Amino acid sequence: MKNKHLHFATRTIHAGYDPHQNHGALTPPIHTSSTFAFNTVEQGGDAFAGENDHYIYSRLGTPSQQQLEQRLADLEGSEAALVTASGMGAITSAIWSLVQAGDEIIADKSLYGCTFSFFEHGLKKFGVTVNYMDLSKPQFLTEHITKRTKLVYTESPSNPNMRLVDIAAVADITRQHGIKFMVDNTFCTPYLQNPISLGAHIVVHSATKYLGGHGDLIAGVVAGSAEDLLHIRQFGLKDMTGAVISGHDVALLMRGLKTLHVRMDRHCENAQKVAEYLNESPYIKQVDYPGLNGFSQAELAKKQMRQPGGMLAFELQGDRAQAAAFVNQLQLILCAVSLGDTESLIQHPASMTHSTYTEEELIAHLISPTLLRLSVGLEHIDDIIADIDQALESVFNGGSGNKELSVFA
Ligand code: 7XF
Repeated sequence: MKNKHLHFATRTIHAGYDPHQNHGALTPPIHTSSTFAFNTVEQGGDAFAGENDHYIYSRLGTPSQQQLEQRLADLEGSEAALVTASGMGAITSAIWSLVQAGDEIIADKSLYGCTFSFFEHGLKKFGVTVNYMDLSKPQFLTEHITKRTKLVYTESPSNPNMRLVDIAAVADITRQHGIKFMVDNTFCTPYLQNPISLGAHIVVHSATKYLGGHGDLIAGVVAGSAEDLLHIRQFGLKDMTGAVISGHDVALLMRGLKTLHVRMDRHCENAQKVAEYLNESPYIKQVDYPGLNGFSQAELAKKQMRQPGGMLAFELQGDRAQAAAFVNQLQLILCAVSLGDTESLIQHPASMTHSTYTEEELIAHLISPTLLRLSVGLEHIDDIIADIDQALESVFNGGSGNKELSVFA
């Protein structure tokens, strides 16, 4: 099926899977087989040599995995895609394939905690140096590039503080220098942003988040050129990480994707309202949300994101103890890591997702120790705001809170 003329909403439901090739089944079959039988030794040998497309062993792919990968490549606008057992499986499989001892990576200052930990405590042990810079100022990138630089890496928006990087500007510079540029597109999903169409070489995702959408799976995605993806699959995934997704998670992810556009529209709508509410509150010091007019990178957000997303970061007036008291007082919004689920989830990065950073590293990497991160869910907006309101009143005015907002009350 050629999909170029079809809208995103249609492709997220149909791309990569033809029911008529599968007994008319609308839902793709789940392939759980670990191995695939050959008719002859010669056929098996040719499969291993890459001279036919017979399935071999599920660490190298299955029919259902391939359908999902075609759908994801279609949505990201890439030649190829690879699904993995986790977002970290995607990031590590891709990066192990692209670098070797002596190479350098330039990464943006703010990164998800385990990505930072992989760079600091993983790659560095094997002789790969990671240098951090503020990639929101791409005009300074060139001066950080050396002849050893192999890769530039960023999230946009970044986890947890919602800083954006001008993807097209960084892509231009990396192309001039023959360096790969990898973007973690988890917060946006391909519905809101397509880094490859902006010039990036490789996109990674934690599919655990919005792509799956229901908090019931762990998975990751790598998207990029067919050549890069073949290398990442056959070397990074097959030999280095073995981070292979299970057939059951392929099916859950395929199901989640079918409603991605509908969920994202509502996540964005709800997040915009929550951000505006927080922005008006006397108890809030700062709100970082790309949809606010006062957002420091509002113009860039409009340039590269179709909508501002479902994630926001904010700081209360007050100290870390008050921030914790606020979270503890929430009734409906759950205190949990992860994001992009139907439930609204709030967490304190310095204690949780970014606890891999020391106190000094948090400051150096622009992550305030009092920052809270909210993944705005799909509950009714009035209930979400009422919950925030009662928790703020309780912390700042000694209110008794509103237990009626708890579904367990
Ligand atoms: O291996 P995972 O599927 O959990 O994905 C890793 C990952 C990669 N990139 C970004 C931007 C991520 O946010 C994540 C996972 N982040 C969760 C969070 O920030 O809440 C993990 C919970 S500790």
